[in-house]
Amino acid sequence: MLMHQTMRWFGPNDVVNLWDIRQAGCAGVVTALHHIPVGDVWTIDEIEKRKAMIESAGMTWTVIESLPVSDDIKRQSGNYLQHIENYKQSIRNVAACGLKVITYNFMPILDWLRTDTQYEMPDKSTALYFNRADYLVFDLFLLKRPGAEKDYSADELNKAKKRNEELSSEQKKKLYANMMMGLPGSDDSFTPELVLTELKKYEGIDAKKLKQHLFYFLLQVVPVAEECNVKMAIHPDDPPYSVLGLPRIMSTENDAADMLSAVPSSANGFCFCTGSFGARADNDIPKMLKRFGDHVHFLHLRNTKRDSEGNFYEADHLAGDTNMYEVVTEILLIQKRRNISIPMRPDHGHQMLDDLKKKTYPGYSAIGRLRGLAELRGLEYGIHQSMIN
Ligand code: DNO
Repeated sequence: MLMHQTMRWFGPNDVVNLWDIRQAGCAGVVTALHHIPVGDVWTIDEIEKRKAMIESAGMTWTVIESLPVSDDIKRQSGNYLQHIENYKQSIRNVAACGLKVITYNFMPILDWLRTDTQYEMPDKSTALYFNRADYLVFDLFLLKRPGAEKDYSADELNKAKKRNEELSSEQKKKLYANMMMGLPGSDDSFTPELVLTELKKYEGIDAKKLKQHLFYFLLQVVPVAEECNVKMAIHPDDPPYSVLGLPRIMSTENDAADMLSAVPSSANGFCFCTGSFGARADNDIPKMLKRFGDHVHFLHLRNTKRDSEGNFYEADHLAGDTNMYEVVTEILLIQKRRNISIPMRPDHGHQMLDDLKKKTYPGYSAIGRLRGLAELRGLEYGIHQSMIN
């Protein structure tokens, strides 16, 4: 049994269209109803419309990425109880339309975070990059988050100070814009004041509390998912540690294990992102896959290359610090044991060839992902053949 190959599609406005995805060899698409405000119910009508679009290009809507969880739910503030009820209704509605996997994350305010979305590789393609010193410059000197210096070592603070002097105002403007890209619906209009106001709303919520909020949410929605035969798939934190003083709670093997013991159910599982978990040296990706294999409902296959300063860039899918041969071997064993084909997508890809002239969602160019998918597909096919022979 081979993985079910998909790519992410951002909807009708995506410059990468459904036929591009089909031509990459995908059987399925991963997408979301981005126009529905976070916290509202996804109606059957809207889901069916999107599903029909995908099916008209000969593919299936395999995974929802994402059915977003509101910050109210994450903080247990404001309308969170209503939002949870709405979430349950959305689960019922997507199930009624035949969808089976829902991805979400529990990262406060920000989703992914990078300091550079056009980091040049030796072959002149570009990658997403996280530079620790630049991140500190953003936090300390651009955002000027009160008390930020307490989060860093003296050595790091010195490096950040030096880096701040080196960067031109143009570079700082770019850095600021890059850091804002992980904010939902973000653009440059997120002033530092606005970001600080959002951060303040998490005051008093530490990792322990945020975990309790995650478990509370899951205790409510997982029984509904079970009833509807839908799988919940949490995406890990990216990068996998606290940022801007915000707690992050799905960063390590222990975090993953905590979630499963708080809400033990096969409907409670992971969008296992090898790139996000892999940005930490203490996450052993093949080992985690082995341990959590029964709860892996969706796979993001991506690789990162770390250095000792805490920087990392997104490497070619088969290069980087994670051994993709071991990862794919482990996945094939899981699939065999569970007798299923797990949906996967090549996560991100370099901006390369003709795509260098295009403006796509950071990481979501057609050709870079096509390259990643083709390499992963070949790797899987080869390992699979050697297993059955
Ligand atoms: C970034 C993605 C994330 C992911 C969400 C899931 O490229 O992996 O934005 O979709 O965290 O909710």
